[in-house]
Amino acid sequence: MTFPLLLQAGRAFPRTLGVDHTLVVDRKGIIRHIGIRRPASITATAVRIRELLSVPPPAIRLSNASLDFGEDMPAGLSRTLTLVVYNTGGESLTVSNIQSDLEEIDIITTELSVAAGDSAKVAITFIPAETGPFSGTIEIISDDPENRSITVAVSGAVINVPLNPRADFDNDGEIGFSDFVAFAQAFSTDNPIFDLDGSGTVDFADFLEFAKNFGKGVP
Ligand SMILES: [Ca+2]
Ligand SMILES: [Ca+2]
Repeated sequence: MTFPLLLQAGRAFPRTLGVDHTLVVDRKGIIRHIGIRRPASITATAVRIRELLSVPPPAIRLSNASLDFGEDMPAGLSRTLTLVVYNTGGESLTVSNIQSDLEEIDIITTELSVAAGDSAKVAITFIPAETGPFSGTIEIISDDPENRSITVAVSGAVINVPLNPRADFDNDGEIGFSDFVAFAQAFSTDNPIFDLDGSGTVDFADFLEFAKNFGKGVP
């Protein structure tokens, strides 16, 4: 039995069925009622159909119409934003795909189910491939009958992190492997030359600062 047929049945249930049993199936194809061919049962079937028809379909709402990754994304470092998918409908919402036209966008969860009145978080990660501004969209495909496809605008810009010339510890004009070896030997000490953030210890934060500058030449 198809949904349009059920809609018809909801308006005027046929009194002269040619079969012995009547099935009521919801929008997702699940059998919700089995009736027999007796007037009382047919009335009960009609009541069940009207109940099912009164449940609103799934309705998708999003926390953001757009996702702004910021104008200061450091090259080489990814950034993750959260998109919340709400279901304001009466039946459970099925998201069958979440995709982007940007290759740098990574979405781990691309299929999800959201109960009526509930919500689910989706992590959207941008992994920079080159510097400069970027824009694109994320498309969410669901079974909301009025919004099978919703798009979210994505924008931001990737910048080159300013060079820290102090990371060229051996002053050979390049922040390279020899500097890394020197840094590694000074790790965990209080040597101020290698304590790039001035915290008093040569630690992991200094390594991150060093890593951002690795491979760059010093003017
Ligand atoms: Ca060097
Ligand atoms: Ca430090």
